[in-house]
Amino acid sequence: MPFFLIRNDITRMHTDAVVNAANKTLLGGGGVDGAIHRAAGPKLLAHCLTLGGCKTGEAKITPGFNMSCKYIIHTVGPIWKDGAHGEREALVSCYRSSLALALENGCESVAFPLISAGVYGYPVEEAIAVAEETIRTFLDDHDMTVYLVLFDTNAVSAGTERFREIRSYIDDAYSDAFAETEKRRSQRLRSETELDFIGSAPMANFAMPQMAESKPPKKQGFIKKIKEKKEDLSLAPSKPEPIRPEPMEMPTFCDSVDGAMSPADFSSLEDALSRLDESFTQMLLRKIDESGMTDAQCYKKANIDRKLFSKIRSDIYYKPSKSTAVAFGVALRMPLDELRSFIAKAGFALSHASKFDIIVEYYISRGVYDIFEINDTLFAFDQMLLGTQ
Ligand code: AR6
Repeated sequence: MPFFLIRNDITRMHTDAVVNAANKTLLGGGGVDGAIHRAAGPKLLAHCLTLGGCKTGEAKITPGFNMSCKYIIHTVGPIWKDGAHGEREALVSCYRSSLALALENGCESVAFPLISAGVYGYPVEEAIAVAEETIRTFLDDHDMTVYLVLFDTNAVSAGTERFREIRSYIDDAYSDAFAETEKRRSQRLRSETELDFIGSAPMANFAMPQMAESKPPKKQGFIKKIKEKKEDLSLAPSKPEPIRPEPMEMPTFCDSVDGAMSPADFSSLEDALSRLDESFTQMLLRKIDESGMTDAQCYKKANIDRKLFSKIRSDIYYKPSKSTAVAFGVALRMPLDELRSFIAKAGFALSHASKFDIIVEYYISRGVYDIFEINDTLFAFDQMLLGTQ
């Protein structure tokens, strides 16, 4: 079920449970621990005094007190030595025991900090990898939304070596989009110039026949005007226009599965409305059937929660968000063209004017359909993530 990376202060998370990176005494400290104790208030410490501490890799639960979560789950991460002293196993165990406690207490959502990656010195990138892997394995079998809250680390950020290739792909796509916009802009200006020329003389004749009779327009004047315009085009400092998204690819009648219908085939609006194309929901359900996946396998792969999937399933005209629509397309391993027509049914398009779209395109065109890998990149580039938000 859904898993998201998020940048936030964990004390601001509105999840059922918030996990604390505590120490063995459970009596507070610095980092996340200090922030959570401050936010929860003194009753938390009083409660913790009754718990008798906690071993490394284990977890204990308390109420949330003044925090907006129902529970705080305290876990004790390993202190990093060199990686050869069972650090990884202990860290995996922290995530597992915390998730098990969340499950036992009926939590539907949990927020984790990056356990051990602060004072305890676990290398940040490895700590993220352990967290992601352990949480994802758990979510394969459980319905829960889990957030990994990255507060002050730049480990997952666009500037790192890991994202070098995609950075240059985005740059190329942007410059292509910019060149295309510029081309269209100069074509537009050119045709406006031509229209001025073609349009002015007859207009003068029609609108003001007396003037046309007495003073025929001077050809030279027009030529000068064109020349000026041409000079405008070449000499004007080329002020870059903001890149605008491509016109939306809306579903057309011809997209229908069973053959081409054109608006002319319908006798009336009522007739047309009675023969709407396959909707987003209908196509989604058909594609799930064709893929051989169960509904649950599909929505889990799509990082979508069960409740949202039921809503979509029960409403053939459901309009999903773009992140939901694309997530299903990715889960169903749709090639780019098919994904475009699929999301168009929900009113969306992919363009080179948006980083989100370019990143999705980058992965799909390489046959990479791992939503979590795509989401890591989207997160690094500060884009919305795929799945239920
Ligand atoms: N929200 C989210 N993440 C945070 C926050 C916050 N408010 N504050 C820090 N982080 P740490 P540890 C990040 O040191 O390594 C305490 O003194 C931080 O950037 O809190 O498990 C305990 O009492 C880092 O990425 O926990 C223990 O003695 C991550 O949370 C000891 O520190 C964990 O950093 C535990 O050390």
